[in-house]
Amino acid sequence: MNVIRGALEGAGRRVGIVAARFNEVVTSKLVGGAVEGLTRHGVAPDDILLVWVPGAFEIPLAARALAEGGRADAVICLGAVIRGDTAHFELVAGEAARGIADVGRDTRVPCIFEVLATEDLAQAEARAGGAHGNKGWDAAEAALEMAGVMAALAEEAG
Ligand code: INI
Repeated sequence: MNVIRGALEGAGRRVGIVAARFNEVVTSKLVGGAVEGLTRHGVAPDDILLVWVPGAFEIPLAARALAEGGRADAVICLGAVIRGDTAHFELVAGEAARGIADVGRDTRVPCIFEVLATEDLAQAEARAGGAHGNKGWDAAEAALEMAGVMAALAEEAG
């Protein structure tokens, strides 16, 4: 049996991060967790490109530009959509999820979805360095794993 499994090895990997400014009190912590996760796994700071966008709705557009521009082996998408803040919670969260998924599938550059969708600020903060850990760190590991998977698949295909 042949098995492909992406290693959590960051040396030489270029990673884009697209982060929403909306709810920045949360997303800045997600960014911190992602950067820490990437560098702890060997990604050079110069190989990380952080792009801020206004809100989660704008994440897919910037993620696509990064992915299509060949600047990244993986793109980490970070946002926080909080139900209490808006009547169009579902629209913003849903479009972000769908758009980010489309970018990954269309470009074959892994796009990691870590747009929190929570009922309130406390739930979001719990996932951004609180009781539930830091989802930015998890996103960093998912990005490196998928970058490894896609590189191995490309190599296998010849
Ligand atoms: N953007 C978010 O990232 N989180 C939210 O909770 C949010 N709310 O509540 O509205 C939000 N709205 C802004 C949206 O993402 C766009 O930036 C805006 O609609 C302009 O296109």
